[in-house]
Amino acid sequence: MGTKGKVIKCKAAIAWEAGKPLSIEEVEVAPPKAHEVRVQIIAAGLCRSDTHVINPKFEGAFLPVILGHEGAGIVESVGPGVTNVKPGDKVIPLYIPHCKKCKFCLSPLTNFCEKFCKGKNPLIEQELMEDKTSRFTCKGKSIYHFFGISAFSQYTVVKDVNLAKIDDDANLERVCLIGCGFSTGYGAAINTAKVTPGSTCAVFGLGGVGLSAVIGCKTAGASRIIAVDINSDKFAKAKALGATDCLNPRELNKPVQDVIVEMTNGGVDFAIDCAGGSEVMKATVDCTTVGWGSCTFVGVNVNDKGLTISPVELILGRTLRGSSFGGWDVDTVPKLVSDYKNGKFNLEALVTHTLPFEKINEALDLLKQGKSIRTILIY
Ligand code: COD
Ligand code: ZN
Repeated sequence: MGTKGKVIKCKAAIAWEAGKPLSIEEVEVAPPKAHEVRVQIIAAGLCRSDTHVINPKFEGAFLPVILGHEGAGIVESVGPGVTNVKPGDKVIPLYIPHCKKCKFCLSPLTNFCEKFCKGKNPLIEQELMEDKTSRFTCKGKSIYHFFGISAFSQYTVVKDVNLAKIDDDANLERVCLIGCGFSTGYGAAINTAKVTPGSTCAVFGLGGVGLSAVIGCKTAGASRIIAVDINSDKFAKAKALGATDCLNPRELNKPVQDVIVEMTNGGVDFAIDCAGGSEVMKATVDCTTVGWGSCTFVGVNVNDKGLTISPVELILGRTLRGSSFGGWDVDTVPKLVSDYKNGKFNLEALVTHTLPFEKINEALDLLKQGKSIRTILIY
């Protein structure tokens, strides 16, 4: 008497409206259709990007929605045509799919897939399943999926192309962070910036993503890692993970980029923006050295206009790159999970709180108040 082929009733956190707390409700999760998989979520992290979508200033949100894009779970059942996973497999759902057929998937230059981002808003195409319907119903209303994942539900339905199958002995309460925060920051340093041994680096924003970028810079052998945040409470952890210097722009009497340029004899080799917003973007560019300064952008602020840049800053030899999910995909994430098991990097350091899933609003408050790096929600 399994659940295969039947509607599952379970708890999910629903964002009915922007600016309101999430509401824990009973939802109905329909069985997976062709090339879909129903996953029981075991643990999930809360990333700042989840909060962007329910910010009243955010344009382009699909509501009501079940958020969450940093989870790990176990396959409950699969729809017709699914060959990459089977019931009982441990999986991490990824918000960047990998169809293995499109021009992006076939290129080594990107981790994108045409199913991820057809328009300007990467949320489009992933708010519903391929047949343009949702598998979630609550109080008779259809509820949108989020980023193709919707981890804030005890059960969710995900396309097969969004699933990374991971080791059977993976610790889901930690490797859920590989679903976004860790991979995004670590990969921005390792895969996008390609930080080199002996180099100097600056990382802006020391949340789960920025601290993971610090881990990436350290792993790559950087000799100096300057960590920047407007919240000095983040510095102890940044230092423990490899930052050599910490700067709070609000405690300096000149722009942080000027201080970094002075500290590094003309600017760092690599700068990574893990905070977002035009001010941080400008500091990211201005703190790098002329000649070869490499700038990697990860953060987006709601309604931010971005950067205005003079051609001279580029002609002087700087390069600017953006990074999504650190360049990883469903084929490379399983290796990250094994690397974690083999002690290559530390996910414990990112976990500041653990809460039962029902207390998700407490987790949101902790993140907004700058008190948490990652809260792990246990389902
Ligand atoms: N200067 C320096 N630090 C700052 C500044 C500033 N002006 N403003 C904020 N910060 C610090 C905050 O104090 C905080 O410590 C840190 O930046 C941000 O950390 P968190 O914990 O709030 O956020 P993360 O690490 O979970 O996420 C950061 C992102 C930059 C990835 C996120 O906010 C974002 O921009 N997401 C949009 C991009 C996106 O959607 N990516 C895909 C999924 S993540
Ligand atoms: Zn995220």
